Amino acid sequence: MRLMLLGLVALLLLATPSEAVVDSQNKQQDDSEDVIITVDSTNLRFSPDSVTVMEGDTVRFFWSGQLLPHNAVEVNGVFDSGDPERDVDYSFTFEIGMNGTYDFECEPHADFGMVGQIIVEAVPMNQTNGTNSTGDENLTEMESESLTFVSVIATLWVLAIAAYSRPVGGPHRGPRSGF
Ligand SMILES: [Cu+2]
Repeated sequence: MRLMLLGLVALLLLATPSEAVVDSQNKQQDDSEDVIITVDSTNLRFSPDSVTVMEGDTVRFFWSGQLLPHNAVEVNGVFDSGDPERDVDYSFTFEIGMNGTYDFECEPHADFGMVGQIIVEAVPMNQTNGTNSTGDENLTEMESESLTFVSVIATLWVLAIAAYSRPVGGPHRGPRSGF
């Protein structure tokens, strides 16, 4: 029983640094380069043709010296790189609130399957603080989550200490004789 409780506490303590790792990964994503979509060697495919980004990220359509002229046009007109060109350098930024799925195509070659998809994920709650009115709600949710976490840890510590203080060798021995 005591070992099991200690194991639980140890697991929870070990789980804490992994949250920090996730945080730093999110930070890395923020600092990362733009996602670049180009044209592959078949001349009739985007590469990559499917990407997942976060709100706030920029997707850059970039190719040069192509055999054929291409463009990238979102099917609902959300973005449009313009006329098909052999050299294109067009960037589009997905702002906060633009999470969703965006299909785009190269107009001259859509019938050949030169199409692509961009999935834009909503930013994690802790990154929207202060940017709009929903930031406060998100902050409150984060606070209550961490409060729950803290109280779980506290409860387990109390249980662990109780298990340690319980007399193990008989009634004549003191509460800490287990050590
Ligand atoms: Cu094309």
